[in-house]
Amino acid sequence: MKSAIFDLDGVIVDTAKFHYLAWKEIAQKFNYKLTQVQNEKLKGISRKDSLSLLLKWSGNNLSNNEFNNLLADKNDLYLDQIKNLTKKDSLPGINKTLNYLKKAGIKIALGSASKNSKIVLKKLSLINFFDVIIDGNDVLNSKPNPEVFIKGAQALGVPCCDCIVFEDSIAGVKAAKAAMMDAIGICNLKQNLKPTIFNIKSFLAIEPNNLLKYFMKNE
Ligand code: B16
Ligand code: MG
Repeated sequence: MKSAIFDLDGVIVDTAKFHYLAWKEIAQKFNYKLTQVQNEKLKGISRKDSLSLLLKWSGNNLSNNEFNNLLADKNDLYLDQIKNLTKKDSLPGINKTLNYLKKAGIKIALGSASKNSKIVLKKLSLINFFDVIIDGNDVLNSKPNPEVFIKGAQALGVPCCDCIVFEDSIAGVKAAKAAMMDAIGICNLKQNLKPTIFNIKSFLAIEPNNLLKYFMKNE
């Protein structure tokens, strides 16, 4: 049986909109208007790398101190946005899918760039599904670097090629491929993430028992 590695934002919960709102407010501090199209490029990458991109786009330079202060401000804004998150906020179909995979004996890991992943999973009451949690606190390199997924496989005690990643971002699918893992894209079907298995719009689009065949090893 293969193992499953889930991304968080955009796969388990729609916190992407809260990241966007928080980054928009940070960008306004230096009179820059962050667009939704640009925000797509911030999905799946670390807080630090997101701010560096924002500064590049807006042509701004900051001292280390100012940079770190803005990172802290962004996180405060984000934490405020997610303070009322509850288990009703998990994305449609994800509970049923996690339940099914767990009962089928599939090991489950989280592979997220977020440093807030445990807070979010607790708020959603989903943390107990995960055998392993690897997030932004555990890695030096953010997606598309495969570090987060490689560490996930190591912590699960399985080879990388025996993991299937669920991802909503371009950076995340690239990271899965670089880790030699198969990937299923969760996205608006207009934006093909080019995963190795297929794209689905949401977990409602596939019955969990139809996912099972991908987890069978063909040896
Ligand atoms: P934090 P994922 C990523 O999570 C988000 O997609 C990305 O927008 C965010 O900047 C990053 O986490 C860091 O999050 O500020 O909470 O540490 O998609 O990899 O689960
Ligand atoms: Mg994501």
